[in-house]
Amino acid sequence: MNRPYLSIFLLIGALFFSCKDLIDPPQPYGPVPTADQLAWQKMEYYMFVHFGPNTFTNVEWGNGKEDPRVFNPTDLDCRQWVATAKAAGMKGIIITAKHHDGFCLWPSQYSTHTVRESPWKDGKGDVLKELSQACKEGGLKFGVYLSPWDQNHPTYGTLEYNQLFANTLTEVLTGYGDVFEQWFDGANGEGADGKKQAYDWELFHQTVYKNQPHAVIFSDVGPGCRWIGNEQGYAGETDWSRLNITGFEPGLNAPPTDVLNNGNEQGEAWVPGEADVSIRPGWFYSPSTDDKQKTLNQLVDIYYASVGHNSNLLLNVPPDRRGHIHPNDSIRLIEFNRVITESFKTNLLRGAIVKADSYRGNSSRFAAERLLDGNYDSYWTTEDSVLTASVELDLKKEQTSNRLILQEYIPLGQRVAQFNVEYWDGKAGNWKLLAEATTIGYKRILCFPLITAQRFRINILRSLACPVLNNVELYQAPELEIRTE
Ligand code: FUL
Repeated sequence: MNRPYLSIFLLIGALFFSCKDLIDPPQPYGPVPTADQLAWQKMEYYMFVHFGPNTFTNVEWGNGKEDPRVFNPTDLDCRQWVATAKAAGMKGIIITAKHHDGFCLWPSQYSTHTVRESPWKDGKGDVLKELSQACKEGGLKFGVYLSPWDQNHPTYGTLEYNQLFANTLTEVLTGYGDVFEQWFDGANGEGADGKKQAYDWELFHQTVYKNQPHAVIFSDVGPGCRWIGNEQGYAGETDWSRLNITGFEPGLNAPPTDVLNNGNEQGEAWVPGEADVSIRPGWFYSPSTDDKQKTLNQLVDIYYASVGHNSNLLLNVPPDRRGHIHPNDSIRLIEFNRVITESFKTNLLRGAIVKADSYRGNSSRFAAERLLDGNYDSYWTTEDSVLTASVELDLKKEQTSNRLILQEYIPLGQRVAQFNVEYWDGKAGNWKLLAEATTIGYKRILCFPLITAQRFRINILRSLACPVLNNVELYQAPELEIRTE
């Protein structure tokens, strides 16, 4: 080729390749997570700790009249809680800094019902200080539960109380380092003199954001994340991370339970679910529940119904009267973590061949290979007009499996409303249905009976905008008696 022709040829080639790279990614669909909500969602699973006077009195709800001297752990060891949480695979701990009895686990200047009034460490102790330090040392995130309902404080039920509660929040949120989640209980009962309080949620939220701008605020309606509508740890089979929040409030004015469980397909705000549940029958410790832990199967089932259904799992483990996590609880947690770790040890899709029936602009940036590259920020997607599509996976040889993980790239919103998975039946010479489900979201784990097959097909059957998926994994988990899709 002579020189002028060669230059023109190279120029056309360069233009062609640069045009290919110019193919735009899809626009976000609907509301999307903030960077803090995304980091929170990636935590997936963390510990709830209910601790306070109720730990010593065998009640779930103290009435604020209990003698603060009942609070007296004989050997409080927050490092043991952190070590247990880590051994359980958890990424953080949220503690009941103040429950409905109003008792403060730190020496609050705004209350006379606190650790300071207890005999523990001669009134010089501070549980929040010990736990926040232990979390920091152990690399776990620290979060706080504060109940606006306060049956002890004399100002509860008066105009003064909202500001008092905001001051109490400020004290906690400025005294113990970073707080990843602020947990607001919507319960709104009567105070010491029988009066109820109209909560100033606007003030409470502003107080959190002013002092902990990165905290995710939990309540029945977010704004950071939402209660999943039950205390059994079960997110809906359909779980949208979007929610309509206008006109709703935590507590009595919350959206209906099924909406909390499923989210709203066209919800106005990004408010992903968090499923809270206790390892024991109650939230607080009682010797009567020392042998009443959830079974291993129940915990694994809860994991698939929460993390596996696009929701985070907040598992409560109540420390005992020494201030230790009881061995029966920690043994169960470690067994549970062993099963989960074992279940997701070897991804059978490593090295698989993957093809999509369509991908955006025929650009390798959006091709099906992006599903297997292990990079969170790369994804397979289609043209805007393509709302149904299939991805075929070839393992190169027959393998036995029973779990499939799918993830949507939620920084661009949640889109998929219905999909199914098929496997190729070589003997019959056709595709057979393996599992079907509705939403995917940040993470969907499909559980199905053991199947030996070489080829699988994921069919996106309904999507609100072009599908955007960034990950798929296939495993053989130990067989337990859990529900399958
Ligand atoms: C509820 C409370 O009333 C329970 O005592 C517990 O703290 C649970 C997590 O939230 O609303």
